[in-house]
Amino acid sequence: TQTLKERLAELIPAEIENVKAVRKEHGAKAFGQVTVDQVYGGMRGLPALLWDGSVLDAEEGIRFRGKTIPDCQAQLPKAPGGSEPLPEALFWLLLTGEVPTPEQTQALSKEWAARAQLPEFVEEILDRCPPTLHPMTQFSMAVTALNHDSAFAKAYQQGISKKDYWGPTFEDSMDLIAKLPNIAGRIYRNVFGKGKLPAIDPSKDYSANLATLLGFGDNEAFVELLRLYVVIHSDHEGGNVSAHTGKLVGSALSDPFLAFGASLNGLAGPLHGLANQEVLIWLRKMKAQIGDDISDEKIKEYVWATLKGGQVIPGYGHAVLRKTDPRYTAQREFALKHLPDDPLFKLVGQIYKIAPDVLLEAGKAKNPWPNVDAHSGVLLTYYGLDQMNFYTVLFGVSRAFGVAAQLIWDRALGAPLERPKSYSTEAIKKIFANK
Ligand code: NMX
Ligand code: MLT
Repeated sequence: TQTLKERLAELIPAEIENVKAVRKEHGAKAFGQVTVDQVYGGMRGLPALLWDGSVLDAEEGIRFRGKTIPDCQAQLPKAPGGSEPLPEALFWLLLTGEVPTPEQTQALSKEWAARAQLPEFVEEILDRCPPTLHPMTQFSMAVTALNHDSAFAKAYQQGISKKDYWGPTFEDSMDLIAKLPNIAGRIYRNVFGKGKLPAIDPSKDYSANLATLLGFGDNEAFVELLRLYVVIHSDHEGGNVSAHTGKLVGSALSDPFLAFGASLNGLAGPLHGLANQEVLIWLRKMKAQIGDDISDEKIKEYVWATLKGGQVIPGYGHAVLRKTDPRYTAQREFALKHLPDDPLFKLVGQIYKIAPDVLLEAGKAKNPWPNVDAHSGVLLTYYGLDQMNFYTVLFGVSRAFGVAAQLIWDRALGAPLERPKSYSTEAIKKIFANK
């Protein structure tokens, strides 16, 4: 069976030619205007990045190498007896644009299990963190510290040629993804007093091992949830804060551990990945205020009170999407299948009928519909993972797949240092003084 690295080595020369041809034919063409508002407005809609693993459509949502989430659910290899796609297969798809065979998928499970062990000093760093240090901070510290053994950093010091950068970047990326379950599991067990971390089982897939490390390995439905969870959170094109940060930092030839550590610090913000934690806090506050008998009218009042307090409705809105996030829908479908009568799931469904109208009436948010974070915590809570300040760590484990895939391609294609132009307000006034 051909390995992922062997397949990539075959694909890279053709893609280098493909990019050359695109640049030769279209290189001097303009996408359109850049407005001053875009410079002040967080660069919304500014075409600025190359990202091959996925593309986001405002109406339809994400496609991974052209495939929607339902396509991935139908076409990617699954675990024996399982019905959700395996993240191993998704990583192969993100990197190559191809669906791997079940054997190739299984080989990745084995390879990641074989690379999973953490250096002892990283375990010690995590064991010394106070349980009051946010799990995302611990996560980012541990990932950054893996730079100690970076194949890319070492090869660079030894004078590796530019054309070979992708090889050690691939090795580091594989190590990074492989080691994340041990980091996540260790943080979870340390922070929440859940006892000693079990060993990785080389016969199990990535999500089954992750579930075991968290203490939920015996629950097959939870393992299935993790498979779906990692797939849908893996990649969301290149402009989101975590993906863009990873690409930017990687462009300085910082190795994948340094680059992805930076991604995690962005993911830890409440407007990005931390929103999954915020949603649960918001729901719990709602229940504490209203009690168990929650009417539509009471929800409406609570949503309005949040907005009037100058806060955002967590899990709603999006910088690009203008419809319900298909990642929300995929999780809703999972819930309908596995936990249709769960009260918290029903509450999330009830809010879905009320919050968008309130946001529309308030008139500010460009997208009143729910995003991925509105649903994920409710599913984890149902299975007993109710420590919400851990939720963004699972988002981070998943996001490594998309960021790593692009880092490998960036080094294969010789992507340059990112260095856009900035302007001061004074400079902007001068430029447009007479225009
Ligand atoms: N609740 C209240 N106000 C909102 C919301 C919301 N959910 N979404 C947007 N707005 C406001 C926004 O704060 C801005 O207000 P102001 O003019 O006072 O600055 C106005 O509406 C226009 O914002 P948009 O252009 O619609 O949204 P933008 O692209 O700037 O931001 C988010 C996108 C996702 C940051 C924003 O919708 C938000 O804060 N949502 C809640 C947090 C969240 O769920 N984040 C997770 C996103 C997904 N992820 O995992 O990363
Ligand atoms: C993501 O998954 O990164 C979020 O939906 C945020 C985004 O795409 O901007």
